[in-house]
Amino acid sequence: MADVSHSSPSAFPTATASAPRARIEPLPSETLLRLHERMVEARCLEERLIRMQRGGDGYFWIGGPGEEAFNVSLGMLTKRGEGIDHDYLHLHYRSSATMLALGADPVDALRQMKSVAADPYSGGRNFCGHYSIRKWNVAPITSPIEVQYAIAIGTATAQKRGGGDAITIVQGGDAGTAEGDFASCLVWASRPGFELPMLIIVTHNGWGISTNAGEQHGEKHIADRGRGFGMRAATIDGNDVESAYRGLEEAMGYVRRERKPFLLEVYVSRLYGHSSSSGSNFVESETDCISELERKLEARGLRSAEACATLRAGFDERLLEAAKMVKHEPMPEPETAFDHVFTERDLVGERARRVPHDNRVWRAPACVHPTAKSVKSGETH
Ligand SMILES: Cc1ncc(C[n+]2csc(CCOP(=O)(O)OP(=O)(O)O)c2C)c(N)n1
Repeated sequence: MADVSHSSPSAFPTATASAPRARIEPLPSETLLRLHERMVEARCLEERLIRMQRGGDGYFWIGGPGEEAFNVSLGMLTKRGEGIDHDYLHLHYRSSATMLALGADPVDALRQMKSVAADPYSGGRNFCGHYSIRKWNVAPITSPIEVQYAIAIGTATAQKRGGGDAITIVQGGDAGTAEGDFASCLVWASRPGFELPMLIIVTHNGWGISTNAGEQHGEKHIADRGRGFGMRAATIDGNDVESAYRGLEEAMGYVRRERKPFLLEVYVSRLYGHSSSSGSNFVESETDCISELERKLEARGLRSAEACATLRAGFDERLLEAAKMVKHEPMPEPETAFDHVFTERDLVGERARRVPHDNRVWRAPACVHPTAKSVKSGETH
């Protein structure tokens, strides 16, 4: 993968340039088959969620059909766990495939859609696709777009200070890169001498709801913005699972080793439109990463079309049964409505009470500007 390689899928209408695809090292058969299984499971999950929403078992659907090749690769390559010695994930609302690849139970996604009390991500309070798992460093996914890019600076700073090889991964869409949070992320990730171990991912589907990226971006590729910050960057084809996996391997390896940021722009499809608000119907004109992979598996003699259909039918059946079960699970009790809204302990007050009276007012340390002629010792600014 070149520093900025431009490989855009032909079905992508707004990509402005496409250089020849770099030669990709094929993946071992076993890895391809594992990727395929999780990709199919993730697609079946999203399709079940769409049906639930349409059938009145949920209020809203948003998700990631079309991002599976990249998102499953991301989950498989993540160093999963809790605390700064493991990777932090600041994801977006199209990340269900990453969650499944990490080991999440798809039934829990159905629970969040149905808003039942057993939803482990939000106790039946948040939209579907808004995951949050403390024990795997999955920061709560937000509905306000792009704020994750500013929040991720915090975990990356802790990891820079802590050493080791764990990294912070942050992911969002192309339209959101117009927000100031994205610019803040580029600035903070690339401060000379304090570069952050951050993989900054932009999944570029060419749309911001109904706004076409081609009418919004003067730059050729979002990854080109990395250059201005002296940051390594690349643009890869997220519809081809081998390009996605290999591109991620290289970018993640660089961030782990060098403790510096990498901006990775990934072309993906948006196969069911923006969300249930735009109808959630299949978009025939976009490339389907699963069909692409299934053609490859068949050509390499790894999995027949018949075996692929059987695999899909198995996931479909299990998810249908799970949806029927979740339908009868209890909703949160009304008296719990305000749980988790306010902290149950007054952490600020408790801390203030512990601090001896004289020290309660925090004083800024003496700060001397290099050009200041004379500053009395202890004087604060
Ligand atoms: C701060 C903020 N502004 C606007 C919105 C409304 N909104 C929701 S999704 C979206 C489009 C985001 O497009 P992009 O960043 O490309 O991600 P995609 O949904 O295409 O994956 C917008 C504008 C929002 N949720 N938050």
